[in-house]
Amino acid sequence: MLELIGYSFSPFVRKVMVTLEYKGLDYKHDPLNPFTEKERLLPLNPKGAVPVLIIDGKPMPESSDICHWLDEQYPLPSIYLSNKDDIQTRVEATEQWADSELASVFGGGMFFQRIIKPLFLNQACDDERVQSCMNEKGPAILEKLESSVPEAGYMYDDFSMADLAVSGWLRLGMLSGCDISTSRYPKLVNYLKQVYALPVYASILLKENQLDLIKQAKNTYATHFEIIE
Ligand SMILES: N[C@@H](CCC(=O)N[C@@H](CS)C(=O)NCC(=O)O)C(=O)O
Repeated sequence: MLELIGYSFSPFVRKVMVTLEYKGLDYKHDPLNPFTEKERLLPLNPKGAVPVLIIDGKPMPESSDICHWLDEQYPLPSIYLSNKDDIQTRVEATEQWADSELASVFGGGMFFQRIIKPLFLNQACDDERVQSCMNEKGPAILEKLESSVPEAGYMYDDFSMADLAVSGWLRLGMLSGCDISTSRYPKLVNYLKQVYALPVYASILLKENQLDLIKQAKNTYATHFEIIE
C-alpha cells in the first residue's frame, strides 16, 4: 500500500507522482501543504519537507531516494534508465543539477517569492531576488538548455528523471512570469511541449491546473501560456 504525501505542484512531489503513474502503480494521495500543515508533516519527516511516500505504513522522505526505491521495486519502465550505467549516471547528474540550480532560481527565486510567500507565509516577496533570477540567472540557464535539449524526443534515450526534474522547475518559472516563449527559446519550448504531453504527465498537469493557487498564479503572472494550458 503506497500513499504519497505532499501537494503536487512541488516539482519534488511531482517527480514521485509521475514516477508512480508512469509505472502504473496504485497509490493514495494526500496533498498536504508543507508550509501550512507542518504539525501533520513533522512526525512523517522531521525535516518538515514533502514528498514523503508511506510504504506499508512506513514513511520514506527525499524524492530521489523514493524514485530510486520505486525503480528497484518496479523496474519497468525505468525512470532512471537503469539498464545502461553510463546513461543512468547522466540522468542522475541532470536531476541533481535541476534540483539544486534550477530549484534555486525558478523555485526559490521565483515561485517561492511570488506565490508561496504572500499566499502561505504572509511574507513579502524579495523583488530584488526575483529580478536577478528573471533577468540574469534564469536566462543563463535557459540559454544553456536551449543549446542542449534535443530537436525531438527526450534528453537521453527515453523519457527519464532528467526530463521530469528539469520540466518541473521550468513550469514553476513560467507560473511566476518567467519568459520561456518560442520567440526566445524555440527548441526548449518544443522540447517542453513534448515532455508535458506524455499522457501520465499531461493528466497530472490537467488536474493541477484546476487548483485555485495555480489559477491565481496563471492569472497574475503567467502571460506566456503557450505551454501552460
Ligand atoms: N531534498 C528534498 C527537498 C524537498 C523540499 O524541499 N520540499 C519542499 C516542497 S517544494 C518543502 O516541503 N518545503 C517546506 C519547507 O521548506 O518548509 C527532496 O528531494 O525531497
